[in-house]
Amino acid sequence: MNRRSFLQLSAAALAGCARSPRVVGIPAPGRPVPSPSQLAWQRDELALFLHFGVNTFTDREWGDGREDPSIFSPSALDARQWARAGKSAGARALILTAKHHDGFCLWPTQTTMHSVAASPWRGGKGDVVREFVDACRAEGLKAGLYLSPWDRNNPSYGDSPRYNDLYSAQLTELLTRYGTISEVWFDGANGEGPNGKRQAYDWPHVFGLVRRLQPNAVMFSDAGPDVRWCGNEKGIAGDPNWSTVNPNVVTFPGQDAPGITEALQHGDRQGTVWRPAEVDVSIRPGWFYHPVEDDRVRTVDNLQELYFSSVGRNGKLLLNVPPTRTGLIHETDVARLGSFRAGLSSLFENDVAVGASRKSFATGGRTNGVELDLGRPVTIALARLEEDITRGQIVARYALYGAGAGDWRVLSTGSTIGYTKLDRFAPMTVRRVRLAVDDPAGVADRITLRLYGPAA
Ligand code: FUL
Repeated sequence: MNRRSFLQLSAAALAGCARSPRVVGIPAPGRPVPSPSQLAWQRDELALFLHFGVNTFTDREWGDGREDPSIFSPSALDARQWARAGKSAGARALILTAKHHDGFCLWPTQTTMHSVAASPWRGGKGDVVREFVDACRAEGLKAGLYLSPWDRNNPSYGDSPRYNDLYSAQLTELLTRYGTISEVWFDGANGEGPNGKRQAYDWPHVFGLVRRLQPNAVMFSDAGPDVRWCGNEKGIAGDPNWSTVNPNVVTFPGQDAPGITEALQHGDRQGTVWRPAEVDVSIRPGWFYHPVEDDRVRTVDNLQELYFSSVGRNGKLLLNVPPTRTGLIHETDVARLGSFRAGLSSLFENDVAVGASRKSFATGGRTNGVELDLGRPVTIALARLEEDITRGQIVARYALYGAGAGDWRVLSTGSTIGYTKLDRFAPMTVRRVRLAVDDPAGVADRITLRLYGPAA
């Protein structure tokens, strides 16, 4: 169906709404729904990503694994400062790179000498993962860990069974020593080993291990199994963005083939598995801290745009804020995070739809909807639509209308809604608002509609 025919259909629905307020169906049985962990993950909306390690000290993005551990010497590391910064941004979780591609481990692992134990930091007795997890707990945040599959330091990399054992041992340490871990992040960057040898990962084993050791953790990767990469690192979820996928399209992290990016971006309306999109993006050009980028930190407006293009498109935002060589998040980034949240809070402070009277309508065709009467003229410029995803994701096309003294006018049209869809439009003074959904199943009844005025 093209946009024109949809609008015609919506108009027909609106014409018929006064005489037939009824629900026309229920969602098909067997529709995928989120697990409790996936639901909690999505409702958190924002997590902070912390890229920290030897690259912080070499000023590189990808270490080659030959870094001397003695370069790791943050002078004033304070994980509580990271957690407080995350909290000020409204993040509910933090995810730390326990090991990046360079293979340097931020915890004193038994699996390799290439770790903080070989560094001068805290006299070789330090454990960044411990301090990170403790700080998250102290600030009431969830803690997640990134463990790079690609390891450019370990000699066993590329010797597949040996490295798989080592990787499992590292995961086991991380998932048994530090209490509850809310998310485990598997990067899709997994390049060549020494002499061009490629590592054949045992993903089923890895996923099974995490499930066994931390049953409530969500696992992120291109191939989930719980949450999927959104397909880019620009902070932009797909439109449409289905939280359901066909699990046979992207089957392992780092898979590269025609159609993969689109599958990650958009999900699949007919998908049989619930695997919502996580949108990872950095507050700076790089993932790791580089002094030269101190004046290239994203602006508050830009961060707000990221929120709209991620959370506002049924995604979860994972915003990277890399600690500096002192082991603290830079003051510019800290200030931006606080202002970002303050801006969002003021934008969403006053939901003018609260207390509105609500009635549903349907035609005999494919459209159903809800109408709100706000009881007074109000100027609106922003709508937040929310499907009840505990019952799955259904909406594929919708239109929002407003009426003040005169005729109905289109405020916005869209495709998927899911957990949240944010629509901005030219300010209009309305008394009534209608949401028309192109679906036979009476789903509009279960959509929460929040309305806000223009930014102050
Ligand atoms: C990529 C990595 O190669 C980058 O260094 C970074 O960790 C990013 C989140 O994922 O694949």
